[in-house]
Amino acid sequence: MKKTWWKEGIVYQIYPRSYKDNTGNGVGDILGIIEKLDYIKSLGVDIIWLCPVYESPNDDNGYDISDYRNISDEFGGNDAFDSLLKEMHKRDLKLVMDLVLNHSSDEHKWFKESRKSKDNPYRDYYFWQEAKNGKEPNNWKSFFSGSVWQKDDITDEYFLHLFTKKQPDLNWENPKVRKEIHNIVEFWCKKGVDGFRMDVISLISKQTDFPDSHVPDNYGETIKTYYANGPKIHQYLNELNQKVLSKYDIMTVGEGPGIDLETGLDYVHEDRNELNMIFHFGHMFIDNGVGGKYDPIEVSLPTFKKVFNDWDAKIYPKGWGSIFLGNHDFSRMVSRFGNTEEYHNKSAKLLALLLFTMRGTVYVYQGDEIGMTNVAYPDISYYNDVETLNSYKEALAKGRDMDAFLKLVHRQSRDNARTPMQWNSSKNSGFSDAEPWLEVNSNYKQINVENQEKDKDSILHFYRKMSAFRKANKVMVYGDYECLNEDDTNLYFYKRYNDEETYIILLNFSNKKQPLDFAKYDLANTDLALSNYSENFDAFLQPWEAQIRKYKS
Ligand code: ISL
Repeated sequence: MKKTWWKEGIVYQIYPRSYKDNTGNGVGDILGIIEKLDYIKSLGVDIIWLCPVYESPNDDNGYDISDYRNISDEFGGNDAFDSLLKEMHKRDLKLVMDLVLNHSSDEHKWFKESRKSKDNPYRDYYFWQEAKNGKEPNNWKSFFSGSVWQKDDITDEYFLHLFTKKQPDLNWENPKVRKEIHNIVEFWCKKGVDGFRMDVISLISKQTDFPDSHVPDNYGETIKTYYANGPKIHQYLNELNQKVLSKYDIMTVGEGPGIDLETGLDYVHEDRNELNMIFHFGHMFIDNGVGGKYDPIEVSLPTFKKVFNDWDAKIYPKGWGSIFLGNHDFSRMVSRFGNTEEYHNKSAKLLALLLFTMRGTVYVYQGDEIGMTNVAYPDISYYNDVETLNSYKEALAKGRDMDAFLKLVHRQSRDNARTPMQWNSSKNSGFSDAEPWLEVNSNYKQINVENQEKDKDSILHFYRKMSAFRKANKVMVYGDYECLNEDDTNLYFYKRYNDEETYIILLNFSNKKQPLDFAKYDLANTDLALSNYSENFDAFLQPWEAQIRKYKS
């Protein structure tokens, strides 16, 4: 397997609005990130993925770009960005930009032109359709509630928006659009950025006859069958790769709703020249019922393990994967997969140990390194995320029990991951001198960076230990992976190995002591390399205990 910096590198994802406010307006900014670069470096991070910082009316917090070549003044503008890149490179940190190329903002000049008239030169930059039987052209539903079609009064036609109506989908069928996109990507490559995370890249090729979904109420199935992996997806990605990406030493990771085991490898196969990695959502949509995230279902540990097992088996050795357990779109990983009530410290560490011992590039989301948790605001007025607010309105219109729905919001809202970073126990958690754009999680006095810097047993120090361990042991990056107990409902054991060495990873995903079959796994023939407990026992694993052991022979 070819060795590269982006396979070995550890990525830290920053949601700039919530990281650190340097200018004192309640919104995180680029100067704030620069202030924290030494902290970031101290985590053992090599690469920063920066969520969008371009000019944007912020209908979806930057995922609606109105100018692809300029940095928003709210975040500090182009000068701040140039300093960031310089300061990062000085510290040997690489920068991955978030590029949103499936849609633009409706305030982008292309769309402003496009909507003016049917014969405007920019008309075909987007998808316009006539009404069908006096209604929307088909039954597709937006990721963010309601129809994907919005009628525009100027020309009396509908335009397509898979996300909000301020995020019209770009028409990649049009060669002029693709050329514009290639130029934008080239612009950032020439500026010296080190890679791109490409937003919803699985959606860029449309079925242009726009057939009705045969399962309109089945959210996941509709995305997979009608929105994602369209007929020209690989042609477009290959073209982008050949015309621009391949000329630079950069990394690419495509975000892939609707990409499944059957379609995944084609995006990342090393002979196909498309992307380096994708984010699949096998484990992230695992608790979604047919109605999506606000229709959650119970998940068992074997189902969770199966996702990792199946993807690893499918992708290697020809492709490469990404390992993550949270980002700005999901609830906090320790709230979701751990136990924040009784085992906050131990379960956050277990999840970190999982992240850093899996095959694939590791992505750490800001705040997870101190075990930041979900937030439970008292009512909907505290929330900001457009997806949360639209889902709430839809639930209200449908007459759902709104107390129960607020509980679902507590569990599922994207704002769980977007609360300001908890730096210390001073006002506004040291994030800002002003009222933050989104209220700080009330547990900031206990959970914050400053406290954890002082505490040798903290989650923060454990992250540093884990990143150092992965760096020192390349078998964690390139070695094979094998799950040892697919069906166990409490324990997750796997091996990472190459011709020279073999490690076994033991994880107890439960609140109880679990018997350990020392003989079955030949554990007498191992040395303990690392654990989240200071004392370990041969006969059992303690609640949320995690161990890395190395075989002696
Ligand atoms: O957020 C989700 C579930 O809670 C996903 O369905 C998400 O909308 C999907 O993965 C696409 O996400 C990306 O594109 C969106 C943007 O809002 C997200 O923040 C981004 O990560 C539209 O650009």
